Amino acid sequence: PRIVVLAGGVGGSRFVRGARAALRGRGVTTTEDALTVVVNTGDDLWLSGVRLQPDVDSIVYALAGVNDAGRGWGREGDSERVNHELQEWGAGWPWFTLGDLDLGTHLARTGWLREGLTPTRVIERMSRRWPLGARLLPMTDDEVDTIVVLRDGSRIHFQEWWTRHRAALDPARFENPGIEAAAAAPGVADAITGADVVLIAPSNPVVSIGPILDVPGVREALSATSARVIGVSPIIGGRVVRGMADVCLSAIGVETSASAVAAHYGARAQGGLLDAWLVAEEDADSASVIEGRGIRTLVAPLWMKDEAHSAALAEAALSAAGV
Ligand code: GDP
Ligand code: FO1
Ligand code: CA
Repeated sequence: PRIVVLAGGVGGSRFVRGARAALRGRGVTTTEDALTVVVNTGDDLWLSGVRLQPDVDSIVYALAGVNDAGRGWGREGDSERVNHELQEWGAGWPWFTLGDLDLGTHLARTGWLREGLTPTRVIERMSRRWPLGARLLPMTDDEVDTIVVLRDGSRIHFQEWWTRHRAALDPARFENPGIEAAAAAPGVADAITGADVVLIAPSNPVVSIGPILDVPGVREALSATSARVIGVSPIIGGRVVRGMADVCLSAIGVETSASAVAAHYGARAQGGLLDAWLVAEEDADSASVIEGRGIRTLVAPLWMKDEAHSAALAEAALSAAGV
């Protein structure tokens, strides 16, 4: 089957590894022909002269098996010599770590961008280093970095709000300046309309999936596709598994629950996103509420503890779509 996954960083990369494993379990060997990942680039930033793409890198590193799984970002076993030197210069952000190996990625990317390659082409080039077993597409080639507008009206970059303040400053809203004039990256709309199934990873609905959906053309492709659109809840038992999705959700007036996130995405039959929604056993009692909103709801193994669990979840999502 041709699978498209919309994904952010941690939840996204765990789920995409599971999707690749599920395909392998079905005997698909060239999974890169079957699995396309549309990655959020709203987390991106310029820092110390280099371009960072945290969600892209989380997925690349996880698929390559070189990610720091405990931390959820960066390279396993990375060192911080250059970072220390940057701090001594007073360059960059004192609260933000650029690992040595990770910096190699940022330097390579920035060099290629400077040579005129689009982010799509840069990611294509980066994908040649390791057999990722998936085709990675940025949601857009345009820069639409997420800005957090605080209740007092001040504006800070999402990365500062999260890594420096740990989401403790009250957000009024999240913006991606310029996104209304951005274009979906080449191949994104075609992948969605040509898919057999579209999976919404259990990623942050506001700052990971939200920006992808806001790129002009993406919602249109999702409503036009004949593929079923299956979402996986990032919320289990009224809690985020990790990260700050709860703070993001309350900023946009959505409760931190599997059913509220489903309602936020909406039923496809009513102009929304979802044909079906996967929830954890813990949230089985909310299934009828979600079904009442026109979204078929299934209980699935939502804890992606390891690749086998992620694969079982991806398999459940595929069978929910009948593929
Ligand atoms: P980020 O870009 O690194 O913030 O990662 P994502 O946006 O892709 O995913 C963040 C979301 O993943 C959080 O809201 C978590 O609740 C969710 N998440 C992390 N691990 C799991 C898991 O094992 N199961 C499920 N269902 N959600 C998870
Ligand atoms: N998260 C942190 O909490 N502290 C850091 O110093 C940090 C550095 C960092 C460097 C590169 C990168 O790709 C990601 C990094 N992250 C760091 C993670 C990142 O801020 C966020 O968790 C994601 O953008 C949220 O999706
Ligand atoms: Ca992210």
